Amino acid sequence: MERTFVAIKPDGVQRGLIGKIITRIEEKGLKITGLKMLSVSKEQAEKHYKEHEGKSFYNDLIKYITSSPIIAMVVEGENVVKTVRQLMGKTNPSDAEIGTIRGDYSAEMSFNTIHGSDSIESAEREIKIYFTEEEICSNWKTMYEIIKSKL
Ligand code: IDP
Ligand code: MG
Repeated sequence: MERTFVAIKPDGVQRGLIGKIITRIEEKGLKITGLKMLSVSKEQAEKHYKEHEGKSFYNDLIKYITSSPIIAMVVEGENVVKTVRQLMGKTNPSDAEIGTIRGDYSAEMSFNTIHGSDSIESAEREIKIYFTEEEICSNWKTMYEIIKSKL
């Protein structure tokens, strides 16, 4: 099954949005198979955001993501990478549609509340930065999977 890496960023945790964001993922029907709170180390942050190294916002981005804990998740489902990106909305909250997580809960590009991998390859790379395979519980069935298995 396709997997993606999702993080509730420090602003989302600080503002008490953990429950609301997890609810959106669950209500969409996606399967959360890994979940934990952690303080991102500088090494993890630099690996995660390697593609942005050298950009004007890079240093602030590393400071921000390591500033206080995040909620890290592995989420599974059909086309889950794209589905989560749609639930998140555009990177700049002022472009993100109302009804998306960023569109509803964020007001600034630098504090845009949620991360979701942008491709299957990025997802697999990012999952490895934050989770060991033992921490991911793929071997349980969601209601949808149980229904499908009976069709
Ligand atoms: P994404 O999170 O939607 O995939 P990316 O372009 O990969 O967007 O950027 C990673 C993160 O870096 C963004 O979510 C945002 O927090 C931050 N960021 C990107 N561009 C800017 C910018 O122009 N100013 C400030 N922060 C930015
Ligand atoms: Mg990105």
